[in-house]
Amino acid sequence: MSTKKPAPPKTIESVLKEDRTFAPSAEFSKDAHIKSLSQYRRLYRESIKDPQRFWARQAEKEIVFYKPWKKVLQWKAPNAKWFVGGQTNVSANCLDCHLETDRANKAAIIWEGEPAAPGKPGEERTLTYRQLHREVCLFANVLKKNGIKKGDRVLIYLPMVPEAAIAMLACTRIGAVHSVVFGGFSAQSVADRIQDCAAKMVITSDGGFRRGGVVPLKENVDNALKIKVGRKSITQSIQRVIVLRRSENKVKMKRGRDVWWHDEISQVSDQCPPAKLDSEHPLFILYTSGSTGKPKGILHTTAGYLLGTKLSSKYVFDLKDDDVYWCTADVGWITGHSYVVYGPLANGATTLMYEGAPNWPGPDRFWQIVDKYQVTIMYTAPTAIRAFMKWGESWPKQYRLDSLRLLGTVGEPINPEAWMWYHRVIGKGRCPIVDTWWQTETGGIMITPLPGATPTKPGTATLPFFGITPEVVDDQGRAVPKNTGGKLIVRQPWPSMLRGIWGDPKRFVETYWSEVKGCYFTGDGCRQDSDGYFWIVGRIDDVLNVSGHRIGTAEVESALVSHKAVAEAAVVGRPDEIKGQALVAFVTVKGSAKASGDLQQILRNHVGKEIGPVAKPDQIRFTDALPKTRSGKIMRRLLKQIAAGKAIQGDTTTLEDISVLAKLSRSEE
Ligand code: 7RM
Repeated sequence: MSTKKPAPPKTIESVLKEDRTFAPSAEFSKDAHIKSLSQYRRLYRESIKDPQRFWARQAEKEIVFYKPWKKVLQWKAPNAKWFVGGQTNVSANCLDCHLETDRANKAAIIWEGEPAAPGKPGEERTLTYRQLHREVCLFANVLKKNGIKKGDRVLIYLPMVPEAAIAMLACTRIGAVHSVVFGGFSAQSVADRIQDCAAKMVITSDGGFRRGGVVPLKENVDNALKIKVGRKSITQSIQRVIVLRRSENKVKMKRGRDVWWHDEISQVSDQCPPAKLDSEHPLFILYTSGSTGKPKGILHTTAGYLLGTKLSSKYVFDLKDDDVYWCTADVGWITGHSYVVYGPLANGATTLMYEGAPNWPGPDRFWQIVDKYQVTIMYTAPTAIRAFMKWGESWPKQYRLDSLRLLGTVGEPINPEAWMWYHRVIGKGRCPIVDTWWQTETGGIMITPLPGATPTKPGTATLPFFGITPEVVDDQGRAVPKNTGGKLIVRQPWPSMLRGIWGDPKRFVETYWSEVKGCYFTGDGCRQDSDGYFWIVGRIDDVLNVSGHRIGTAEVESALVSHKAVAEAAVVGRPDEIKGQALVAFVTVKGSAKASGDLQQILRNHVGKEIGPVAKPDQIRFTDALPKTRSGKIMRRLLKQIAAGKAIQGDTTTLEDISVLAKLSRSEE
């Protein structure tokens, strides 16, 4: 058989058409920080004409420095130093700064716990800025008492409770470097991360509530600390484990190693002056899974990260003093770092934290919380929105939701269908939607609408944030024309960019700085439309190559999800002798729809009609669930292996529910 393969084109074809536009209402724009597209464009132009001047001015306005910086930027790709010579402290900017203002007794954190059982109310707690400041000072002293010094790494493995934010802020107060590990990760993941960053301490709890059960966090830590390779413990760097009482779950305390949070804070002073830290002092390490190999420890530093998250929170969420802002992300994810904790607190906002799942005790849990606390801004993920769609609009319809004024999404391309649903059912057609594109590596939001300024279109993150220079380029690194797909890069450095991969400078260069000389490579495929709006078409590693047509996964998935029977879809390529790749679609259907041979045919034709015959999936496999990371991203790498009939290989530690894999391999054809 001939295996003549068509030569692949250099660019990615982009086929999805979407022309609905939603301009911000006059009412919203009137009070917004940025009030019109022309105002945005003027400020944006200024910000990139002389980025150093722009960032210098913002830093002066937004950040309190103990010692002023001498140089805004020292840049020798791929190494950036921002606000060189300056000294500041993140916890002081998030807390102390507000104590001399009217915000001192304002709610900093509103926390809603997971209900212990159906019918029971969730616990609730509010911490004002003054109270949060005191808790952070106490715990910072506990860290010191237990031997933690500036630069030491501290692993935080906690449920979504205020103490997670307190522990993070306490680390930043004394210059310790935190690494938050999501509470759903296993003992092995905890051990790997401890080993990689040689952490001295773990902060955990006796348990965390999840869907009525208790997650045995402390037991996982105990097991992690027993893991050996040969006769050597891989976690011997750990000297202390601090345990928060949360669930009254029985735990073993190892003498000389484990201590209780509440015992420790009763023994220290509540006065703890913030350490004066260099602008480039390491702030945190957050592990993110690569497409292959072991997770990468992404390093962020002090002043630049603080400025990036503070500024983007303010403008993207149009934060005002009377907002109740709710980002539903877990603190174990970068979104939880930047937009539950640091960004909102640096702005003196009220940030809501919720401990539990969106569908426990019932699928109306989020809407209950919105009404209860009169949430004004809600920021969540497309995967959650698609789940809400699947559960049906009768759930949100039981609530008023009239406090909401702004909605946001992050994590994946949002398919227009889900965008429209969010807009109509949750926002009641009244709330702008900010679809924010960014990464663990970028620290803060990079491409996004500004809600009072940017007309939005369902499915696009629209335009770059101030000071950010994204570009779509071909394999040679040349800018591609409008409406042509290519690789998304960022040309100029920005303050909240990653400073490296912990302990692996070589991988840092290879992963992010080798595609286009001197530029940051995002790993995403993208196209700009004729308005200059950026449309993410999926990860470059996942781009489909069908008979020489290179198509992003997001577009085919969007077309599938636009059919009324489909709840979610993931599309991957399977090697094919003739076409190069054949398309395999994994599909979950909505409640009443029936997975059948007829539906397979209907869906294939539907995609053919929406995009074109070339994108028709060769195979459609119905399944109950798709493999996802904890933050809700579909793990196409695993689906590719299943589609090709191979055994699953590579890192599966970030998978949310391992049982999905077994089910998928049996999924119907
Ligand atoms: C914040 C976060 C980063 C990857 C990124 C994209 C995808 C995130 C969007 C998006 C399309 C968006 N950090 N992604 N946001 N794709 N539109 N608005 O998610 O490091 O976990 O993931 O997520 O592929 O590269 S992350």
